[in-house]
Amino acid sequence: MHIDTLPQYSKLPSNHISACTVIVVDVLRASTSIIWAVKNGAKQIVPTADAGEAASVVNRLGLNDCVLAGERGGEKLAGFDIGNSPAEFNQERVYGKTVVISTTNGTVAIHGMNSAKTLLIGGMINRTAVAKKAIELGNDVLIVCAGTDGTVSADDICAAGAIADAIINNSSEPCFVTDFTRVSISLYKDFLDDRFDLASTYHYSRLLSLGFTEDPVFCFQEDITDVIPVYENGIITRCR
Ligand code: 3SL
Ligand code: MG
Repeated sequence: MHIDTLPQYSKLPSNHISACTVIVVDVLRASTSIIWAVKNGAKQIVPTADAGEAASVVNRLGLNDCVLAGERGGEKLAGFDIGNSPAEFNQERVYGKTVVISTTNGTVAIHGMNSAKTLLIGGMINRTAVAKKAIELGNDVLIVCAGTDGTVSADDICAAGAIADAIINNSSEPCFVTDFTRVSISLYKDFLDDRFDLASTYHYSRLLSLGFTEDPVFCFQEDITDVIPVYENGIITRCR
């Protein structure tokens, strides 16, 4: 099994990913929020690339059955029910509901990878579960870091490294690891050993300055759930 990592989302030719398991990572915060929504019983998640589309999906499906979620620049979008803090995707809010979500980078990356053989959503909070699912599927793996506003984001690279590390540690077969995947694992290990100060990096510190002090801590907990969201035909549900 090959494990490759894309440092930041960019559109890839579909033949590059059509045989792969793609794991999209936007650890701060979209992929973590999506995992948490699925864990808390959301019926389905509809990620949209833009906010207007999210609002029209909700109008079409009916306001009572939906939760409209999303952010720009980290802040809740005007008129939306909730923003993009994982804590907002709690059971009271999302159980049995369709969550329609639009975020700056994460939902765009999910959309852009829709020609993957299998598209999973990963983060720190489900890193071992998503790694084991990728091993079970047996295809080459591409971990896609969403990035922040068109640039690489250390938080995503660290979480990608955590997932790659879990794949290597749980696989009975040898893994062929690309150079950037090695770099991501190295960053993850530095983070674990307190040699890399993630809190000083751009997006992490921006969330802190916006007052979201609990979100990064929540998002960087390891393995608090075994829920794996899967994206198929425009909809995210729980992978069985
Ligand atoms: O970029 C995204 O998709 C968001 O996750 C960014 S934020 O953490 O909500 O600001
Ligand atoms: Mg992010």
